[in-house]
Amino acid sequence: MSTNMQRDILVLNLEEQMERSAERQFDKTFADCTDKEAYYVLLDVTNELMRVAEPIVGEKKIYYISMEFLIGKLLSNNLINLRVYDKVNQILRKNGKKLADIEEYEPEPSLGNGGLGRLAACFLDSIATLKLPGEGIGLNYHYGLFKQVFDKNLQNAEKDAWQENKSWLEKTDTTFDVNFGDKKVVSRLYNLYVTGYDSGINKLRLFDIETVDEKLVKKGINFDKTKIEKNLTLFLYPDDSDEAGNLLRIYQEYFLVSNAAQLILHEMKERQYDLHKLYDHAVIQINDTHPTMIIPELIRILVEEKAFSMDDAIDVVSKTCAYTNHTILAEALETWPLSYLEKVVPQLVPYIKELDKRIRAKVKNSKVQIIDKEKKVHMAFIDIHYGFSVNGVAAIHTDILKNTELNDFYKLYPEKFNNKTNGITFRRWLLSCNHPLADLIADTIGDGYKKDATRLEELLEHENDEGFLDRLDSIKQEKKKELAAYLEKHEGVKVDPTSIYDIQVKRLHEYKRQQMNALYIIHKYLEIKSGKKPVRPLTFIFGAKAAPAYVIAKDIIHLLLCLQEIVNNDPDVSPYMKVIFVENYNVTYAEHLIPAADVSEQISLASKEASGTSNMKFMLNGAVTLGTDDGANVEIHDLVGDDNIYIFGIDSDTVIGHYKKADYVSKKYYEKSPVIKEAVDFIVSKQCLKVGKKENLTRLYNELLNKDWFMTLIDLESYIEAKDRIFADYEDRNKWKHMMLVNIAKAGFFSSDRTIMEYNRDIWKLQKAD
Ligand code: 26Y
Repeated sequence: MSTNMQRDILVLNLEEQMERSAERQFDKTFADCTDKEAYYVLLDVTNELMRVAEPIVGEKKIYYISMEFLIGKLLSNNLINLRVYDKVNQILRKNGKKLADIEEYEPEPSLGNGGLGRLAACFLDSIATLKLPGEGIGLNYHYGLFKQVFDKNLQNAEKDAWQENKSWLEKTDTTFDVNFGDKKVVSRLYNLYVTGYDSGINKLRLFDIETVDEKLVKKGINFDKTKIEKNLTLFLYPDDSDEAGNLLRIYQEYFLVSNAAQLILHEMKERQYDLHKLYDHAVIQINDTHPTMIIPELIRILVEEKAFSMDDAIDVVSKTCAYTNHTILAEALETWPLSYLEKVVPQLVPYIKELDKRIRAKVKNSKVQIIDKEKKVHMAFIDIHYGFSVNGVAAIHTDILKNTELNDFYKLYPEKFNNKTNGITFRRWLLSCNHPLADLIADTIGDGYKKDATRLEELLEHENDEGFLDRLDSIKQEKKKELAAYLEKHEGVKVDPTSIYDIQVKRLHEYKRQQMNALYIIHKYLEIKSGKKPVRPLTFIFGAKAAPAYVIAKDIIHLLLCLQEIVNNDPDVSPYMKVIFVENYNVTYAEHLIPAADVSEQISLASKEASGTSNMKFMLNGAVTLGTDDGANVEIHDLVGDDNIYIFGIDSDTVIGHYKKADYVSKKYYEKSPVIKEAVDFIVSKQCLKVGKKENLTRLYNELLNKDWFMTLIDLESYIEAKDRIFADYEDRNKWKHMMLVNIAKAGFFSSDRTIMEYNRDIWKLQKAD
């Protein structure tokens, strides 16, 4: 029987399948199942549906290798993509159940950290939707990124035990030997099925080892970092502030690429492809520098096991590998001491030296050498010299790479550089998280936009349609009420759904400038205290995790939690303003927050945010951006025009100029402006110290005054001005509704389907499966 027929039969008999599964698993009828049991029933039948779906196959495949895949919960997403969402909801209703309640029992996979990981997840969705043969290759972390818990206004890190016996993961029989310098481990492959929208199935390949010892984790997220065979896949980005942490990171990275190389070569053998033509059958996208060792590893295998000459091996691998850069921050561009690589992966060192030697023979410029004077290996440089494509993730980012950061390389290989502005999957970030909006759009312009997002522009024909604009506005209102209920349940805080929801959610980093938002909140608090009340209440919402070893980032969280306590408990102020820092921000939380946002905070220091992707999700859900001309904000700005976005602050050229001349002095701005001074001083005021810790608050205060590497103070006044203006404009309800409409209508460009089509057109060159 064809897989399509099998699928149709399963769908036809879905209700029976669910009954059978309930009986088999719990010896109950489906109606008698608890919501948790109902989750396992749905998991079971959905897994079944995916197993019979058509795998996407073709002559050439994309392997997207990444340390992170921030995939989020999968149930709703899979039901939507498999086109059984409505049917399942119907059955649930009949049995007195709601999907939203059931989903609460699905654990969110902890396999990612931030934008780069979420991008990888959106890409897998679009690759499958576009029927391109492809898979993700990553690691199956037991505790993933840490779980964030607040105590005494401080962030604590705990293990995130997300894995369960029954899950989306399929254990396979595939195992590989992975050799390190001093030991060998055996890996096992797990598959996670990736559904495309109304299309076939691809796979995310996750590798693990069976000797992991979860008991190694003692308190919080501390564990013995030296016992590789026991700890290798415990955590994503374990603390790397000491040597053992650095070595562990290299062990993890090599484990990832060794498995990837073996898997790819195994598939080539199975299909009897000529390895000299590897690039005709495989393209490897290296997601940031973390999987860079795939290049020397493949070269090593071809030379040592497949009888390739060094020249041929380098040539073939260079034509197979492409690199994506996600950052210009120096500390995120990995450089490993050669001595560490000698310890962990001695077998790669001769190859890395050979790659370095060849560049030295060709180019005299010391700034492009792979191994520098201090014997450090620049991983990104391996990618650029020995890959065929280098891409940035937004237009301004790629320009900065070409003209500044990687200019020496651009001059060497102009043809390799290209831009691929990031995107998001509309299945998750609209169809799944905002049904009423998706339905309103479908009612207004038809279903076509679900497959061709640019058709959202047709909404512009309704810009004078009051009825439509009111419906848009009432959906936002409904989403704000839902979020208020969710926040009350999960954070124990009451918010006023008629207030303006101003939201900043992203990893905590100084360049993203959550501290600038905190200074605005202090400013507003003091204004209200002095009698100047806002026209409408304001709700400031944050979600962010700080890397456990990133001290100042944790201090910023501390300040915001202190402000939350001060503001929300002050009877003079709390009726007019609230601060909420949600605990353990993750994809699930984002799906509740983003549809309810009025104002999207995208306030990074110009030039520093490679792209940002939450900016796109907010826009798609009708929020208006308050931001700097940075990353993809620049493209949002171009698309919606000056009237539908609030841009403030110095531009990227000015920022780069300041860094070049090293002439930024934050104290100058503090001394010049009473408003800035008052806000900054509040951090170490008696009032703040009463709820916070002196050490943390003083450190942050000093950092802002004496360093402020990401130039918070230079932009603070223009930020306050723009933010006051956006809040005032909210009162012009017609103008605001119109801005919502334009933002939604222009969001089509940011569909990850568009991004993937561009990757495929310019880099991967795969054939779409029929
Ligand atoms: C140093 C190492 C441990 C490391 C770990 C994680 C370095 C970088 C990262 C993560 C980077 C990341 O998430 N970058 C973000 O990628 C998004 C997708 O391209 C961009 O939208 C966003 O601007 C960028 O910060």
